[in-house]
Amino acid sequence: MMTPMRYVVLVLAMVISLHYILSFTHEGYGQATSISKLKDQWSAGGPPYKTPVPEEYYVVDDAPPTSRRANAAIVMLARNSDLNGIVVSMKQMEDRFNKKFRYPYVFLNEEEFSESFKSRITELTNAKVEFGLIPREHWYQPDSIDEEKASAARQSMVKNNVIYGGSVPYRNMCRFNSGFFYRHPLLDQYKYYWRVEPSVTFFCDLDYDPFLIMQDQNKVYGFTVSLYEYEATIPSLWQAVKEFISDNPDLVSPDNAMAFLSDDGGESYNRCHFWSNFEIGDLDLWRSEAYMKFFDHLDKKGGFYYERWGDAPVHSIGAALFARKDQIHFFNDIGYRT
Ligand SMILES: Nc1nc2c(ncn2[C@@H]2O[C@H](COP(=O)(O)OP(=O)(O)OP(=O)(O)O)[C@@H](O)[C@H]2O)c(=O)[nH]1
Ligand SMILES: [Mg+2]
Repeated sequence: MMTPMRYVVLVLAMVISLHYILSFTHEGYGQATSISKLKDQWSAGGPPYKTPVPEEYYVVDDAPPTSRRANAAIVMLARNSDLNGIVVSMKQMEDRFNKKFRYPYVFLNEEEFSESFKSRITELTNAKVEFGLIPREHWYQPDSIDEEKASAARQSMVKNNVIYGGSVPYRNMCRFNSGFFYRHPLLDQYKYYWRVEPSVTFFCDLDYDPFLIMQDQNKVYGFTVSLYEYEATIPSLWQAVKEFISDNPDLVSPDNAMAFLSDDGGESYNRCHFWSNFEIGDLDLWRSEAYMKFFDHLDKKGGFYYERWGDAPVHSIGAALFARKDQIHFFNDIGYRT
């Protein structure tokens, strides 16, 4: 009679023999199971942002602007009164990054930029700079909003010390950034954008081209910081998101990043969002049918005015639901503060 140990040895011997026979007779099987291949797969574990940026993306000092460039622009929304902060940001961008890469700038405003604003900005860079006027219907509170209800909401937020709770312009800005900036005609020609705000600080030189990383690695949304949204600004946002998901299940990416947004499989929002005052993204994510429908759905709810929905949670939820999770990139090597 065979002991249990003998069975184990026999089965092992059969598996190993079968493995060798298959390795010799089937090339594909041999390649897929070779030790070096398996080792590569194991060592490739861990988050993708920990993989260093390959050498060829770096540009050494004094080299002329690289010939290979992405179809991209640096985008800043600003008021004329933001000039000083914008100058700080432009100097940072040029000094730390863009003097080598010369990506064009697009400035947007709901009022015409003054001549002094334009000339001060233009002299800070050799890159192309364009100034655009935002169409009225992309900026101001729509007529569909019940102003009485909106103003009662603002007053109550002021009473509760909600930051920017009383501001209509701030709400216009959040709605514009959520659903309209990517429709501005000056951005039509571009695929990628880098959003920059006034008075930002970059702690280190950025010697590689992040747009090319986005393009070559098929990323659609890049961030540097994530944090929690104030609950008081978005009480009904998640309910609206859940409605959209249940009405449009086909528009949600099968490999989405819901796990970033929710700790209970989508039942509630954990308030995590990417800090949208730094974004490097693919404009086609926002121009997609899924996101445009999503924005329309949110806009009809009126929460940009009846509450104070920010573009950061709206973009974050959009990116997490409509992109694959591996298309969201953490630029953990960009040290940034505003
Ligand atoms: N044209 C225009 N730009 C605005 C307006 N309000 C804000 N912005 C711009 O929109 C961006 C975000 O506005 P911020 O006031 O910085 O809002 P925030 O980043 O949420 O708030 P902070 O944390 O205080 O910086 C900045 O680039 C501003 O210059 C506005 O009424 N008109
Ligand atoms: Mg800001």
